[in-house]
Amino acid sequence: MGATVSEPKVTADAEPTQVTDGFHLVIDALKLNGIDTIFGLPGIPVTDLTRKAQAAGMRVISFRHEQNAGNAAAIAGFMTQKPGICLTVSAPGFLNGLTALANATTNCFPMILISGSSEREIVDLQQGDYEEMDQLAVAKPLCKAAFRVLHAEDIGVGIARAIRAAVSGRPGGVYLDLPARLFPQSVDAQAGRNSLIKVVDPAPRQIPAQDAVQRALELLKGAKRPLILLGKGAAYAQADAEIRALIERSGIPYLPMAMAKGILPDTHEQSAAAARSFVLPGADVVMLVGARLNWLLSHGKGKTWGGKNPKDWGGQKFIQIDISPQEADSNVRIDAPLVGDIGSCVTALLAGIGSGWAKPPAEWLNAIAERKNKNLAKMAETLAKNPAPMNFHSALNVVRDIVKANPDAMLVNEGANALDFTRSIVDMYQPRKRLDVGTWGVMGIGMGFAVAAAVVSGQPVIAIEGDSAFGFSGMEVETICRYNLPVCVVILNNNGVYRGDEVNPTGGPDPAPLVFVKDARYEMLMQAFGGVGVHASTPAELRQAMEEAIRSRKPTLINAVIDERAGTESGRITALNPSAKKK
Ligand code: FYN
Ligand code: ADP
Repeated sequence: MGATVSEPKVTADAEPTQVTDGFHLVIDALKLNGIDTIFGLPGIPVTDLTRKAQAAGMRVISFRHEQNAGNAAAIAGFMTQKPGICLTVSAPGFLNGLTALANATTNCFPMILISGSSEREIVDLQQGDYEEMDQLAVAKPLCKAAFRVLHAEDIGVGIARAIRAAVSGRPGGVYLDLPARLFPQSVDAQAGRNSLIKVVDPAPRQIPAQDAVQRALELLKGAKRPLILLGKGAAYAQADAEIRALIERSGIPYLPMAMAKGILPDTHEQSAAAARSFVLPGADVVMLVGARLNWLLSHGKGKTWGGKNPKDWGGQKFIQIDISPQEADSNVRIDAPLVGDIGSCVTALLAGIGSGWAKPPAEWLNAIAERKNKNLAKMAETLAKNPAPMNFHSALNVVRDIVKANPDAMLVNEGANALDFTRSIVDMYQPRKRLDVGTWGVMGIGMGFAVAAAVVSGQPVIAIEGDSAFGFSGMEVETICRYNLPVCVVILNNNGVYRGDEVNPTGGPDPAPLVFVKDARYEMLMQAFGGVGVHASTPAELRQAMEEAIRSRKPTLINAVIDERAGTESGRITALNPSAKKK
């Protein structure tokens, strides 16, 4: 690996020696570890770092707000199993990136937030430096690990530790604090090169114990109504063929969590997605594969699982495959924890299943099929309608067709109703194509994810956005245009948060808190930066615009105007609002 070096220095005896510096060592350490992209926002003290990184052949994607750069880094980590890098300035820039770092950690996405920081001695004595903040202390509780490098000779170790911490075991976010003074420090080039570390096997396989595999197999074998639940950990693991083989050879129905859609095509006959509320309470043995029993799964208990009261156990036995040994029993008893990486665990299960495994009882499979087909028929009926004005269903019916015709395309999705309807209407056909709000249900991931999805995959990106959700990262349409990315943003615009027809009950001049400017022309935002903006108020217009966007690969924003009365409060999670009536 040839290290980048700064200009040779002339020493007292006029012998030129090759020196390098902190800037170059950071770049060389990243490149040495196969990291070729930085998502960030330049400014003091990292401006030169972005220039030098680009000059050294790295892809530097500059954003308009650090949170979006951070979200881009996080999802790049999910897509590639390499830590996504987000680079920010000190205090406020760091804090803007920190939300994304915390979100990445919550979602088990590997990323490294690298922030420049101010002078240590001034910060530590609180003497009032430019952008003064003890960033390391602030970051620590919000990420998996946090490190600071003070000497250029330690950059190699700092980056190696950050990479290992981000991707080994349960992946997560890592903070790396690089004070301004580190960057210009000179080091002999050879010594600098020697200080770098190419991390060997940063995410080692974790082989499950054989008795744990046996325990899981026995539980599965005895099941009358087994179910496999695939989570985004299963998507992250890139064990697609093994997971598919396990499902098909065992004949067990499966339910994908939102970002696990597409590990097997959603049209797979064993998918029980359209019978969710039937299979969860109905199953007797549930095998979780890279999915946590958190709020998205009603904590494994209560009515969703057939319990009589909100906290009652539904009677299921659980097998849980997870790389984190602490995950089991977090909400309900796990009868068969299987600790290891998903590829190794599933391979071990496959060996145990062999070829003579009995399929689950026909009674269970038929009951699921009946429920599923009823829901699919109901959905087909709803999708066939063409109401005026357009609604979520008629607009998403178009998106469903476009994704089916372009299964390589990436799909980014955020909002409340825009999220929930897209999840159940738009089938996915390939793994890791659906990127969404994740564990926190966070708004604001949209354009950051879309940029990274395009940069990392090179495929067209379709971003289905609620009009409210889009607002959190909308300025990045400039970034999309600047890098000429094949991103097609579709805003399902109903004039407000959840819906747009609320009024101020006092009759006063202020609008209701949840409504936006009516008939806003979001498409003009894209036009302002040279992209294509389209106003679509019918499914036919939407279809034409999306087809053209995919064909041309031009940055496109489609303002898909839907009925402002369409939408319920918080979509399908209305019940989480303390005072809202259940609808
Ligand atoms: C699913 N369904 C389908 C299909 N897929 N019907 C027909 N065809 C297809 N392809 C059915 C499924 O069986 C359910 O019906 C229903 O559609 C909804 O399915 P979903 O979305 O899988 O299930 P549900 O109950 O919404 O799942 C719970 C959840 C989910 C918590 C996992 O809501 C979720 O991921 N929410 C994230 C919300 C969020 O983060 N929001 C952002 C913040 S909003 P039944 O079986 O009849 O129930 C801030 O305000
Ligand atoms: P979902 O929201 O889709 O249900 P979660 O984010 O709750 O998924 O769960 C993902 C789980 O997957 C986490 O508990 C994490 O520890 C686990 N995980 C991530 N990567 C791997 C891997 N390679 N092998 C095993 N488990 C993994």
